[in-house]
Amino acid sequence: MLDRRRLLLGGAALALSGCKVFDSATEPDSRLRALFAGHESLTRSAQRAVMGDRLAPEFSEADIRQGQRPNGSTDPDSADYRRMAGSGFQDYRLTVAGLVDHPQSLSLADLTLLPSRTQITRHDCVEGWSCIAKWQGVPLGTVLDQARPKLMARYAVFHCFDAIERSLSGEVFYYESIDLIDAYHPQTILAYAMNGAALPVANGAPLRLRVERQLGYKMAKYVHTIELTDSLVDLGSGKGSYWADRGYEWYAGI
Ligand SMILES: Nc1nc2c(c(=O)[nH]1)N[C@H]1C(S)=C(S)[C@@H](COP(=O)(O)O)O[C@H]1N2
Ligand SMILES: [Mo]
Repeated sequence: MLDRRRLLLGGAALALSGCKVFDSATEPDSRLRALFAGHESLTRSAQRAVMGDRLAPEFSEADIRQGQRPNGSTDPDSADYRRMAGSGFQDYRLTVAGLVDHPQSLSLADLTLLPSRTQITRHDCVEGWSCIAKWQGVPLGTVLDQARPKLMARYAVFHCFDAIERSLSGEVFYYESIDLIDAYHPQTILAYAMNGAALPVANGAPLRLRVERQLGYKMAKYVHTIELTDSLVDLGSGKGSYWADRGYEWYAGI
């Protein structure tokens, strides 16, 4: 999996991005990463021990130096998604289901009526670039509270509109998950606006997750369903995320 990244770091992609290279525990030969290697729950408990409930750094408008670089899927091509995008996402519904007492079906209008949070944060992609952008959305905890998670719920799983992979055996739609501690973190929001405008299709319209203390691949774009579960074994190959199933860490702490 690191090959994908080495390839990009070596190529022109980075030079074109306009986004800054960062140096952190995500670098393959970082000593911190080596320390954490082996068992990934160690990464999670180590970060929690160091970070506690701390907030990720927030920035000022002056720190926004370029647009958010679109990465991964940037233009979902399913007929359903295309139709929705064509009518300004008026028919969009966010489903909240699984281990909840009150399943929800929320339109964008419903979501924008809830109290919102705005934050200027740095997005770090595992490929080695970062971008600072302003995100506005509804705290995920607010939406989950409306759905009333059952006591045994442990994870929020995000199901997305984009087929990230196609093969003879079928399509794989992007999926991610976080635990309920991160789901209720104050900076964890379902964003519908970016840099003062409606979220562009390239960055996950109409709704994408921001979970600011983790790497970019955790921030599921094009979310249509949030499913609360007590286990991740039945999702994909069982590691809880499209990229975790392909060798990256599930808890991608920065
Ligand atoms: N649905 C979906 N979400 C996704 C991806 C994707 O391909 N599909 N790519 C991830 C990766 S690797 C990154 S770095 C960010 C990119 O977000 P951006 O396009 O707004 O920069 O989205 C993440 N979320
Ligand atoms: Mo990424």
